[in-house]
Amino acid sequence: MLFSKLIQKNAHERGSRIVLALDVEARERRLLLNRSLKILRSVSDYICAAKVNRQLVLPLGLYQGVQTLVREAHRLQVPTIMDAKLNDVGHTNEAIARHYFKIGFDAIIASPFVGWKGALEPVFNLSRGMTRGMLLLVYMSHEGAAEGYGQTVIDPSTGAKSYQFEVFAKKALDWNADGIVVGATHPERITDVRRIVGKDLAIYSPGVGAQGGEVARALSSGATYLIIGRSIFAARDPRGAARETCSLANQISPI
Ligand code: OMP
Repeated sequence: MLFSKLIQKNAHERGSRIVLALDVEARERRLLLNRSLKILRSVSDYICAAKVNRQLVLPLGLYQGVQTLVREAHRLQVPTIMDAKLNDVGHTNEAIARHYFKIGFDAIIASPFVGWKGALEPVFNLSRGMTRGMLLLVYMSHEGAAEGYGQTVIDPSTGAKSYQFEVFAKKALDWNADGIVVGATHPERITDVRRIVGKDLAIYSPGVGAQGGEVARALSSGATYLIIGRSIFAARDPRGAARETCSLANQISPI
């Protein structure tokens, strides 16, 4: 099943738009794996997917480390996203993505700054061949995001001016991405991007809670899914925090 359909189905079945960012930290490897597994199990009823970042891949290792987490997520019927933010030349991107897909990741995040030819084209081809998803960064959640994603750019063939994120949103459609990432801390950018991509492309929005973004503003601006880490996994009661966020999201935008 296409990743976009897989996550949509799961979101409907669980009644949740939350993608858990599993950026857990711990002093040593065994503790880190156990803590990550515990959180994943405790919140799995209230999330539609789990996202892993290099905070886990580096200390745990991929094979036998993160792979254990991905298997557990699948046992719990939670799709998994690797936050690789791929940003290199094609053969390197492809080799990296192949490792992540090999251990079972259902989708991967890439940066569109590197472009298509000789950079992201091979990864999109790989993901299509393996029926995995490609998510593209369109406007990040941090303060300095405007320095790159908010630049004014000039189309070399027409001379027309636009913002970098507008170009990326259009590329996501041209490249047939399965979703795009736009920060919840910039709700006005979510609105802009939603206008460009139409209603069908999923917008994944990180930055709710710990970074200052708000569930209600992100969803009412057009976000489809909320990527949430610290305000769930670092809460005293992660399951309770996930349940509350989930029900708040459903009040704003029922799924
Ligand atoms: P919290 O701030 O703890 O909720 O975590 C947010 C998660 O989303 C982290 O895993 C970040 O790496 C990720 N993220 C952003 O915070 N901002 C972005 O613009 C993009 C991402 C991402 O690609 O997931």
